[in-house]
Amino acid sequence: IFTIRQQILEAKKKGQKLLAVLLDPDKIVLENVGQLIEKINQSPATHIFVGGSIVQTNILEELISALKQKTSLPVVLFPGDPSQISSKADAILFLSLLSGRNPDYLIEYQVQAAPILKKTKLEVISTGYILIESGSETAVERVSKTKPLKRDDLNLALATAQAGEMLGNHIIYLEAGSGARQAVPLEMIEMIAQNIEIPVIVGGGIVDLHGIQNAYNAGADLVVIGTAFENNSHFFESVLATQNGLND
Ligand code: 1GP
Repeated sequence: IFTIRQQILEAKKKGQKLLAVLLDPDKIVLENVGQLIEKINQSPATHIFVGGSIVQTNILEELISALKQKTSLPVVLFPGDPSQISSKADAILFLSLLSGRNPDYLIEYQVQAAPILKKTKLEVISTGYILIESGSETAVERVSKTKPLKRDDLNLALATAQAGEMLGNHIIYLEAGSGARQAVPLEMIEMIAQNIEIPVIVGGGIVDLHGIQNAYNAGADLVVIGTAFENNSHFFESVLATQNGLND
């Protein structure tokens, strides 16, 4: 049996591209979750990420229970802080915000989370999280009180990703921020994907099939879609209608 990390590595090896739908518990009405999951089951999504910058509601547990009952897709926590841990999920992106210099998001929250995670069976996926400038201030920037990397500083972005790889990160996540005006620059994805061995996740501001395919072509192994599906539950139908599988 493969772990989620092994499945991602396996897909990368075979050149199969992965797609995660991001559900923010704060933006979800539990009554609609059944319908939402139905849409996700019919979509090309391969993973469900759950999390947000600040999750104030306590619907996290309920949401994950519902997901585990109604879909076979892996449910991966994408937490903004240690309060967003649920043992009901399958795995957690154990994030370190490598682009910033706020020690809380580099190591403090990880120290707080470690004993909690030890008590669960969650698969821990060490993730180097790199925030890239995207045209205006995003929630990640505001909440983490860190500055994103400049869009044109390819060398700094690459050095940051390589440092993450050398520190033992399993995955690098290039983030423009939820609802970003501009997605991560394609040449940045390309430069990083070509110069590290570990898988690359790309998310933030990707709103159509073109954006997804551009990110894949640049070297993203997994693309994250949050806002586009949040705003339009038919989003994946339009993606499917215009192509015959994302891996063509
Ligand atoms: C945010 O990368 C994710 O953390 C998804 O962003 O909401 O812009 O799709 P969007």
